[in-house]
Order: sequence, then C-alpha cells, then structure tokens
Amino acid sequence: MLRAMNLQALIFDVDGTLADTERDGHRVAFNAAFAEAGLAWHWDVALYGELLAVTGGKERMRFYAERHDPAFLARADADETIKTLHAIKTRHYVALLEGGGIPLRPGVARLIDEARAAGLRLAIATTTTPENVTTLLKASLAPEAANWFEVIGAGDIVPKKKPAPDIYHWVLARLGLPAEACLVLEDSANGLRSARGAGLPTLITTGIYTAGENFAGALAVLPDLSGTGLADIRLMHGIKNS
Ligand code: XBP
Ligand code: MG
Repeated sequence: MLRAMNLQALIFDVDGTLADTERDGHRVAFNAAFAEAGLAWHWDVALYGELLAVTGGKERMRFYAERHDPAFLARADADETIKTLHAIKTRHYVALLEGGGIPLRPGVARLIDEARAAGLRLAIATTTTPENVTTLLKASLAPEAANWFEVIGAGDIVPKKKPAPDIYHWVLARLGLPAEACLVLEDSANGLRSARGAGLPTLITTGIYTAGENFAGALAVLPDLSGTGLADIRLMHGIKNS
C-alpha cells in the first residue's frame, strides 16, 4: 500500500548513523577523562559494546558504576563527579572531532546534498551532547553544515533519552510535521524503538556495534548508504509496511 503523505523531512541520528563515533571516538574520550581524573576505570572495545545498552554518557557511566564500582556511587559527590567526568570527556571528544578524527559514514554526505537540493527539511535527534553534534558537522561535513539542520534535538533537552520516544516527539513538534511526512535514519535498536515510538518510518544502517540487533519494524536494514540515494529513500518511504 502507498503512504499517503509525501516525504518532507529527513531526521538523522548522529552516533553510529552519521559517523562511527562510538568505538574510536566516545570510548576513547571516556577513557581519557577517567585517566585525567585519576579514576581506575578503563572501557575496552568489548565492554563498551555492553555499555551501549544505555544511551547518554552520564547515564552510561552510572550504569557502569552500578555493575563494576558500586563504592563510587555510594560517595556523596557521585552525581557531581559524573557531571565533571562528562565535561572532561566532552572536551576530549570535541578535540578529537576537531582534529578530523571521525569521518562521516559512506553515502551520508551525498544523501544530505541530494536532500538539500530537493528542498527536503533536515533535522537531528540524538542523545549526545549538542556541542558534539555541531562539531562533528563542522569538522566532517562542512563549516556551515550545522545551519543546514532546521531542528537539532540533542542531549539533556528531554529528560528521558532513547529508547524513549521523547526526543523524536520534541523534534517533530518543532518541525510542525506529522510523523508520516518524515523519515528517520538510525543505527541501533534503541534508536529504532525511540523513532517507532513516535510513529516515524525508520531506515536502519547497521554499525560495528549494532549489526546483530533486532530491527523489526524498520523500513529496511542496510549495511550503509553507499548504494542508496534519495530516490531509493523516497521509494522506501512511499511503501507502507504496517
Ligand atoms: C548515542 C549515545 C551517546 C554517546 C555519548 O546514542 O548513546 O550517549 O555514546 O554521548 P544514539 P554523550 O545514537 O542512539 O543517540 O557522552 O555526549 O552523552
Ligand atoms: Mg545511534
């Protein structure tokens, strides 16, 4: 059956979707922050994959401490320390991005160019810190690229992060569009749950950490966007799968 509403906006997740930021970006920055703060925590590649079950850097540190360092959470200043660690982590992460450390995934820049040329509206919905988003766009897409996105929903702007649908509801309200007029690009089961929870048609490009996850309810599941352009995306959007 054909979807009644034309495609009017693309909404992008950031981590894992625009770029493979987790293993060689966020993880490295977390470890640099732990070392700088003199904390004996170290997140290797496999452990970090487990910790990705929880979105949001502050929430992820708390989740780790609950399992591996409960004494840390018993301290009266635990919340403050997590905030401080997160600020240090963001500084390291932004520096890494500014050094051109994380390229965009294949096909992402081309799709954004095509969408802009076609007059589609662009938005972002992510759990990561706003500064991380604008720095990635600037360093890896174009100096003015943050201005191409009409709405950027990021970080603590909503209290409940993905897989809750709140960030997508927030972005949709600001776009002033019904969910059916948009298409979301996500890389994870948490992201898919969040987008589908807001009724949004969602295309998945799997990443290094998310390839084995359950993507039931997605329009399609692709390894990346290298062979997929706006015409393909319009087709996917036009076909109702529910
Ligand atoms: C991304 C995340 C983020 C980053 C860390 O999830 O979980 O928390 O790992 O960013 P999604 P901060 O792609 O589903 O939005 O440390 O800035 O929170
Ligand atoms: Mg993601």
